[in-house]
Amino acid sequence: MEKKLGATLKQATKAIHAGCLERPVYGEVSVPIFQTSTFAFPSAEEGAARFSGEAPGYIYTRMGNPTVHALEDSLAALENGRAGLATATGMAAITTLFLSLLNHQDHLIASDCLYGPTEVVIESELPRFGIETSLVDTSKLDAVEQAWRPNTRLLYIETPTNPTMKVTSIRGAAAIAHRHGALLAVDNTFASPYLQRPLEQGADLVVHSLTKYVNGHSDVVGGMIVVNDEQLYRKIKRVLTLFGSTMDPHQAWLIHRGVRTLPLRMERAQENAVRLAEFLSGHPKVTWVRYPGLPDHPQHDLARKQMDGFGAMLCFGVQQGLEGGKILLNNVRLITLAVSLGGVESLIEHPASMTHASVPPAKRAEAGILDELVRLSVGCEDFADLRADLDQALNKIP
Ligand code: LCS
Repeated sequence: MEKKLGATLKQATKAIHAGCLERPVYGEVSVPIFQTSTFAFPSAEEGAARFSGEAPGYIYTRMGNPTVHALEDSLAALENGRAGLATATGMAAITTLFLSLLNHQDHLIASDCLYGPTEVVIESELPRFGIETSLVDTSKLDAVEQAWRPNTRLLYIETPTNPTMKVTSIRGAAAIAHRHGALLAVDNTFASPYLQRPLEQGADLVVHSLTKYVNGHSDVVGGMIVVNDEQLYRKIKRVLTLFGSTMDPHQAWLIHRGVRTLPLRMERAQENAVRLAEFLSGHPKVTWVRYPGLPDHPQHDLARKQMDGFGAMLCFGVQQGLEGGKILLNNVRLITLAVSLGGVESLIEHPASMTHASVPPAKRAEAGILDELVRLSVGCEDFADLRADLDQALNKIP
């Protein structure tokens, strides 16, 4: 649980250098893929000592693997936390976090706008275990305070939210949670640790879908939890290992390869996103644009304070609502019609019928996920090509 890389190093340096083997085998520069399910013990005594925790060393890949460990160290360094716990997917990180921290009759408060399946877990699955849940607009801290109950143990936020791009004050949310002796967890997928580090702003836990910006190439799924506190780490490690939603070494190696270019990709995608948000705002077929970098975003000033940049996700409405949106999605040529986000290629989708279709329509409406809302994950292509593609597809709307 020691921080392995100085907290003073900048993010671009950490992305490239954090997360190495404790003992390189041949002086290799890239961390090797330890594609092994189990690790031989030099003696019966050593095997017993590893199991009892008296001796360090690997035992079995579900319990720990050097390649996976290197990625955990890398994310911990980028989030400026003490330790990472890699999971099979982003959803595995989220469900492991809930299963580790919530007991029967505990209460959870979460943002009312979340990635669809996260919301379904909170609304439909956690109650099966006797866990009480409330979804509130966490961008309004008063609403969080009002929803608080004596048995509230965890406040869970996404900021910016998927897909509405609402921003919640991490410091404000942490202050409320801590005043009540509870924990704050932040899904940092949309910003990535390059642009936002919730642990530095008071959060107790960070979760990620590494599938997105951290990996960045739309070719692997994965998740991560990052914490600062040793007790929390042990609690989650136990549940993760027992329930078994751990990461595979090959998956870890691929994601670690992506991490190294996270700052470069994020800079480029963000630059495109700022320019596209401005272009879309002035387009006659576009009715509104939500991007934290635009001065008309309701939490623009907050985003400026708590993020190092506004990211590369945006959403917008088009003339003729849902019908106009379908015309746009069916006519883009360069931009890919697909869910997921955070890859080098730009992706466009319709949340109400795709990523958030599992959320009941009334809940979607409450959360501001309008039928007309189109979500764009801006990639690293040339800006002029992206603009031209959107322009020709938007102009097909009569
Ligand atoms: N958290 C956020 C904010 C997400 O956007 C996603 C996936 C997850 C967690 C879950 O991660 P996974 O298990 O997929 O690695 N978001 C997706 C999306 O918006 N489109 O497709 C997946």
